[in-house]
Formats: sequence, C-alpha cells, structure tokens
Amino acid sequence: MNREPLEPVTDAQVRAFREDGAICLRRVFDADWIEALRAAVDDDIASPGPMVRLNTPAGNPGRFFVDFQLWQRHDACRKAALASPLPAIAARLLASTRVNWYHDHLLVKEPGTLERTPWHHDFPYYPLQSDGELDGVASFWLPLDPVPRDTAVEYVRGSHRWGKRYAPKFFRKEAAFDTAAVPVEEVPDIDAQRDRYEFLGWDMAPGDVIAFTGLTLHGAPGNRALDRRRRAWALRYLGERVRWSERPGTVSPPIEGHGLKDGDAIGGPLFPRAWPQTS
Ligand SMILES: O=C(O)CCC(=O)C(=O)O
Repeated sequence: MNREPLEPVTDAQVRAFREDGAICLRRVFDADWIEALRAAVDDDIASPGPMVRLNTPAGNPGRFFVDFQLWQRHDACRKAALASPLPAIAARLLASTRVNWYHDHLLVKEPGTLERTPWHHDFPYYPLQSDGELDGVASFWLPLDPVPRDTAVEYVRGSHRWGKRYAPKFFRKEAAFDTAAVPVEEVPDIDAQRDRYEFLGWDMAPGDVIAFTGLTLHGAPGNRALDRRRRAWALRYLGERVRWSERPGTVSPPIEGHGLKDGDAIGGPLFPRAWPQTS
C-alpha cells in the first residue's frame, strides 16, 4: 500500500484547488488500497455504525446508504485516514504545517438508485470556525468503483469564493437543520439555471480522488446504471487555523465525546494529528 501518490501532485494542481475549489488527482491509491477499502466498506454495509442513514425511501429501487466514522471500526480505513498519501496532500493544499483528521463519510449508491445528493457545501454542517484564506477543510472523494462523469459528484467552479454560507440540509428529506447559529441563506436552485455556472466533474477510476474545499458547492445524481455500484468514501482534514465552534442545534456528523470547547484548537483522540505523520 503506497504512502506517496503514484502520480505526484503538481504545483499547478495546488493552485487549481485554491482557484477552482475542486481538482481531480489521478492514481493516488494503488490497487491494494482499493481492495482493502472495498472489503472494509462491504463489511460496514453488512454491519453499519451508529450513525448509519438510509436515504432511499422504502419501495424505491437501489439504495443510497450513508455511514460515518469507518476509521474507528476498520483498520484499512484508519490507515487510509492517517497513513496514506492523503494527509501530506491535505497539508499542501491547505498550506498548513499541520493537519488533523476530522471525519469520514461513506456514500454508496447501489445500482438503480434514483436519489440525488442535493447541492450543498460542507462547512456549515460543521461546528468549526476558520480564519484561514480558504476555510481550512480539505475533503477527498474516493470512489471504489469506476464512476463515469454523469454519475460522479460535480462541483460548481469557484463557488468557495462566493463568500456564502448556505443552510445545511439532511440529504434524505432535504429538510433544514434545526439551528439558529448558522446562516440560513438557501442554496440557489443550481439545476434550474445551469447555464449560469461552470461545473467541474470527471470520469473516475478507483485510485483517483477529487480534492475539494469545505465551501465548494457540490451535488451528485443517482446511480441509474443497473450493472454498476457507486461506492464512494469521503475523508476530511483540517488545517491549523481551524478552531472548534460550539453551537446549538444540529451538526453533522454528530461526533460526541471530543471534549473540545468553543475556540479550542482541533485535537485529541477523535481528531488526531495526521500530518506531520507520527508513524
Ligand atoms: O457521494 C456523494 O454523492 C456526495 C459526496 C459529498 O457530498 C461529500 O463528499 O461531501
């Protein structure tokens, strides 16, 4: 299992991450990683964690399966979070001398799944504050199956620089979170006015990852293919300028037991240092 990306990340890609808000990195993980992560994901689906969510209503085809924190239950996921090529890439993208692990998110769309992932950006879901140039979050979307562009997540180019914080919603009900502390501006109806935006999306092979900021708007179609799963695992890292931000109401994922208070630096056993690596 490689610790350096098979294809080096270039300075031009780092600049594009900051400028566009999302980039596709090819051949980051080797086949051994993909095999180990597929096995972990399938184990998790068979025996999910406490935050599992099923986003497909009964009677609909396929299944949109969501879970969190696989790194706490599966060795391959823990290694991918803390001892893979990603922590160093996150530090470079965020221009941060240190990054901490934040959380992971499993999003599986089985063949025939109709449900979309609604347009959203991630930062308002989090009890975090950041005074960094970007928002201090480096997210990676790692597909474990080949995913054509028309099934993959797509991103609104440059949307992380709009200065907006859109109200978070539950994916399944598209219901707003119960929170008074985050802005309530609604995400614009991106699909109704697609000609107003520029989109980024890629055909993806297992081993490729998309890197994106916590403020880049993104969404994904269902997986209408009847012969292909769409298993994707997302990983999040935080740069050194991010602080905890206590707030009432819903946050996602609802991680408990971290002991952090408003304004604290990120750390502790639930958010371990990922870069520089210690092992
Ligand atoms: O996999 C998807 O459908 C969406 C992924 C996503 O929203 C994320 O990684 O933040």
